[in-house]
Amino acid sequence: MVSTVMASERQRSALAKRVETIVANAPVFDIHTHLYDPAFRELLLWGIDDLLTYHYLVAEAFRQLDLPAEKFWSLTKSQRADLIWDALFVRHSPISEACRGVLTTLNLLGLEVKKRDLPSLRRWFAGQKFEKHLARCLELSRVERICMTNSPFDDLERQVWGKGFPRDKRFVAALRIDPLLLDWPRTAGRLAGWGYDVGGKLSPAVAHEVRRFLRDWTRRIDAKYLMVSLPPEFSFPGQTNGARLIEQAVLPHCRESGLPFALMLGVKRAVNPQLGLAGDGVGRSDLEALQNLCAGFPENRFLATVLSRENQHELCVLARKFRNLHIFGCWWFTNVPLVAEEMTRMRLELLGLSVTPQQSDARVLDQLVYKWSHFREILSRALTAKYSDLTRTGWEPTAPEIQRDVKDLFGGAFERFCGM
Ligand code: RAT
Ligand code: ZN
Repeated sequence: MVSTVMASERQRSALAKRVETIVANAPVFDIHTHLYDPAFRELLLWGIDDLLTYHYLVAEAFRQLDLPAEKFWSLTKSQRADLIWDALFVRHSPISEACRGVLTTLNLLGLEVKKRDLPSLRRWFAGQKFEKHLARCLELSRVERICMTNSPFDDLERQVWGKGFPRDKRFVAALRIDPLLLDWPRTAGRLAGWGYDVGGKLSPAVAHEVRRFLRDWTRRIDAKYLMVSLPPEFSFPGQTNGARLIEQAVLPHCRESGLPFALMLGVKRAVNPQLGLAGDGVGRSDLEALQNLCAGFPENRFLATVLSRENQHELCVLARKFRNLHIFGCWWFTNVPLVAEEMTRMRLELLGLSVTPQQSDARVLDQLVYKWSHFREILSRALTAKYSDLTRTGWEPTAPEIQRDVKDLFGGAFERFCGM
């Protein structure tokens, strides 16, 4: 009896090791980030000051600081980084996920964190050659390909696309269209300024011009999908400009170009505007809108992620009903170990391997290192638990089978869904 228990313990730990090694070494296609092709130069953030001023950390630092928000924003980036370092790493232990992430990154880059010496960390980063550092971060995170978030409404970004540049094959594009769907009156003015005939009320002729705009940008950036983030109260179908534009322009364009439409649901923008990018919040979404889209437009493919923990189970059930829906990522506030582990296990249990359980959402190049290292740990645990349930039935997953499964989870299933 004792020896049977020991034998099965040994088997379980051998399985855990095997899964861990496969997951740790599998290359990833990071399907949603805020990183840029190096041709965008300063838009591609990297280094210690950008790591420390990440908006996830800004939100946490504000809880410890008492200086007024205007004062904080009037400081230089390094001064803000100094304050955040002092508030979150020196005066308190950096145990939040975003703080821990900075330390994981520094540690894996080979830096000594225990000295708590910010000036020497800065000197190390100042001595790095960018191209080499990029290659190092990709190697450490095992990220092979990165999907950017590309907005034609961002003035800096639009200029770079306008001039043209040789594309770096490691970076692919996604067309982000929030202003089009959330602020039509202002966006119509901008489209008109760029030569699209969108004057007057939303009409079939205007929708036709919006489609022309989407087609032009899809081609210009070679977009792999279109995407939007929407507030919890988003509903569809509806008479809002956003709902009508989705139906009359976005979905026809996606059908015509064969691209999926990604919906990121549940963000409440500027709950506290004083915090800038760090001031957004979360709300529970009505997923009936997504259900109506999947059911009403079977010829379209939808990618979806939801920000509220309370929506996660419902989203999995929806994906069971509609094969034109692919769910992805532990997005933003859900990307903390407690929630990410729960979501990942739930998705595996309800959907098997037809999901993309994570995207990094990195805004700073170096964050790839910790975001993927932390998630690989979570995925290894979740997969080991599932495979060991199988072994108890006598079904033993082989190494090539585990590799195949992990490949699917790290971008393979996504690429197939998108027809890439
Ligand atoms: O996670 C983030 O960094 C957020 O600020 C958002 O950018 C979010 O990921 C989004 O794409 O809207
Ligand atoms: Zn994002």
